[in-house]
Amino acid sequence: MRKTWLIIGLLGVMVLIGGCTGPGTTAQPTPAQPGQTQPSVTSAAVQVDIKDFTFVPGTITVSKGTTVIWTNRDSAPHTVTSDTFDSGTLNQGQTFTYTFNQAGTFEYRCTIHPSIPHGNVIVT
Ligand SMILES: [Cu+2]
Repeated sequence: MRKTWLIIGLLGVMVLIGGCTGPGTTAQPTPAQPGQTQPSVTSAAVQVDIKDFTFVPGTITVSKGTTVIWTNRDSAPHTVTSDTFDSGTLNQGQTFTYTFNQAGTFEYRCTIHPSIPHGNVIVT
């Protein structure tokens, strides 16, 4: 009989503890969503700035199908020109977008300022 009373007493204590836990402790952490997939890194656009008369970064390596976005950060106009693409004149804040669907090395330059270092896009 002593054992039974001990069990009943323990149950009573458990009920008291349970009753003391406020509503704030009932919130459960949001479980991870197993169905969600991360966006593919290779499909994201790559940014190149034209800043201080320099293509930054000067050389980028991207996967086939990657879109590259050039932005002119200078007050001077620039172009992004290669044998396969040509932005035309980009004024400050303007962008040029090109998607590379063929592997290879694409060297480009600014036709307004031929002396600035050429940029390279290496497509793998
Ligand atoms: Cu330029």
